[in-house]
Amino acid sequence: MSILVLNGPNLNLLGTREPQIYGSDTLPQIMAELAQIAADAGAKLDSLQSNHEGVLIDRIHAARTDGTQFIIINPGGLTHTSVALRDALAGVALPFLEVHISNVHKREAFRHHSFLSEIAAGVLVGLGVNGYRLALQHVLSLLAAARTTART
Ligand code: CA2
Repeated sequence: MSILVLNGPNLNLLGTREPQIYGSDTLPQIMAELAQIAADAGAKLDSLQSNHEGVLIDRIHAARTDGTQFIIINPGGLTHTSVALRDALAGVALPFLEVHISNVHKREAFRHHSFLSEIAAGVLVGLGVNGYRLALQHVLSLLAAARTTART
């Protein structure tokens, strides 16, 4: 079971500013916790944060052939702007969950639209950093169920 977690622009600032919106956990702390949860479940979790759209797109392309079965992505501000990120996710045809720490629907109108949600398997919004844990639990249970089905 192989899962890729992607974080987009500015999410490297988690835990350093705006704790009232994004909480006080840092991204390395959150990703280390997710990797441990995945390892405990017998899965491999790889993660990448980038402030560069093209780096995220290249990693999505690589996921097509590196054994990745599921992507969890918080695209940051690219959520609301990036047709290219959507095209990359659609192009590799891997299932993905979209995570937003804050409730984007309670915020500025420009955050209400996501270019990704329409093609996502699901969207977790406004659950704080717990959204990452819940997304991972969901993916782990889906992959475990698929593995059981494949064996029977
Ligand atoms: O709520 C989310 O997770 C967002 O994807 C975060 C993005 C924002 O553009 C989206 O509308 C919603 C922004 C990430 C910036 O993260 C920061 C974290 C701490 C301090 C400053 C920025």
